[in-house]
Amino acid sequence: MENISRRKFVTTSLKAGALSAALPFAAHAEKLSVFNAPAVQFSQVPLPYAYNALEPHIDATTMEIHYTKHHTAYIKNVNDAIAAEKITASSEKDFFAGASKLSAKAKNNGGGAWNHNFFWQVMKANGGAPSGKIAEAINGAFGSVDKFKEQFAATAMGRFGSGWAWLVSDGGKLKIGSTPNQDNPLMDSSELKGTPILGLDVWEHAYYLKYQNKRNEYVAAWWNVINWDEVAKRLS
Ligand code: MN3
Repeated sequence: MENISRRKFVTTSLKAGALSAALPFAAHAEKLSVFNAPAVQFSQVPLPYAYNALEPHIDATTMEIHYTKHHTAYIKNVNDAIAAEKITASSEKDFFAGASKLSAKAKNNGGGAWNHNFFWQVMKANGGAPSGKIAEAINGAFGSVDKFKEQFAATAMGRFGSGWAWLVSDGGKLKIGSTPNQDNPLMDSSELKGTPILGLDVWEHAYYLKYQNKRNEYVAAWWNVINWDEVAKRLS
């Protein structure tokens, strides 16, 4: 009994000692965490429509595989990389601003995560034609909506292999360009820079089941499913 009490006393004292020794460090760490916000985590936006909503332009099977397999994998892999590599970027913006310093896994999957979240949101069933401020901006920059579409489609066709075609706003000026792989215009490593306004996935996984090698038919059909209201939001 006596022994047990003594052991208990010693243990309690040791714990108290350890705690008080740790306190200055804990207080310090807490202060630091004010400056070191938690690392960014990517999450998958809910698909704003059913898998078959963009038929016949984008088929339901492609949409389901694209969203539940490809995109889900990018999200998981980038978050794994952020944890494993102790990446400290606290926002998606910071993550891409430092893209040139990221591992290939973090950069490629981070791009895939962000680009698809963007892509799903700028599409909808029965997209119609642009109007209002987005139509004015496109007319001002490219002469007409038709000329814009022509130039955008040519850029999408000109991207060799996998990548994306983009409409970006760079210093208030609209530009069309493309990026390879899962790069995007937010990356410091990207040749094309600016705020993405509209983006098109031209990886074969985005169209192969329905269009096979005919990327031109996929691009032409895609104009029918653009959510111009969402695109316009990204202008301001
Ligand atoms: Mn894709």
